Amino acid sequence: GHKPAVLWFTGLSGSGKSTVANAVDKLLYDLGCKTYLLDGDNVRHGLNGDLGFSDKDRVENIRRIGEVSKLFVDAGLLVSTAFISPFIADRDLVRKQLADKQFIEVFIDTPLEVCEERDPKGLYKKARAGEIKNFTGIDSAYELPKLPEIHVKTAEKSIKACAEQVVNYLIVNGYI
Ligand code: GGZ
Repeated sequence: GHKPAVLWFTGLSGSGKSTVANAVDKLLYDLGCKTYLLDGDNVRHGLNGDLGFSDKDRVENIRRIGEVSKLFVDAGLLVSTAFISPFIADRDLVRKQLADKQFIEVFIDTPLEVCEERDPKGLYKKARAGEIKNFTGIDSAYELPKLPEIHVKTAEKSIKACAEQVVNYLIVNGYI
């Protein structure tokens, strides 16, 4: 068995949140955990299809994802969420809605230069050209986590090593 919790991945676009969260989700599944992964692919098109990227919409995006995460935690799952979640206040609100130790903030700390160099969808290029407004890290803020439970540096190690760092935290802290 395992204890239910949310692994709340936060970081810039292109930082590797989804990639690491997917790798973690797979490792946990292989360990026999009940898991679910929430990311842009299954949330921003459906549940939050009415929301854009203004500050107001991002706040509502995170609020809803927090509520859904809580439902999955109540159902006993190890949930991973992969959203930029740029504002400290919104991340802390989700933390407060969960019981002690049920919110695990995972800071995917990849320098902006590296994210911009990766630019897998060409979005940074468009943001620099002014074709996308309010782009996180360019003309919209990303507030750094102050005391994340897990601090992952994707520019310094492999995806596998990053995922193992997260799973190791869960083992060392008695979640699994
Ligand atoms: C940031 C944007 C924007 C703007 C579209 N700013 O690299 P991606 O493509 O796949 O991840 C980004 C994703 C961010 O959605 P989130 O729900 O994670 O954001 S938040 O938590 O702030 O609500 C990017 C794409 O959507 N995207 N426009 N202006 N990212």
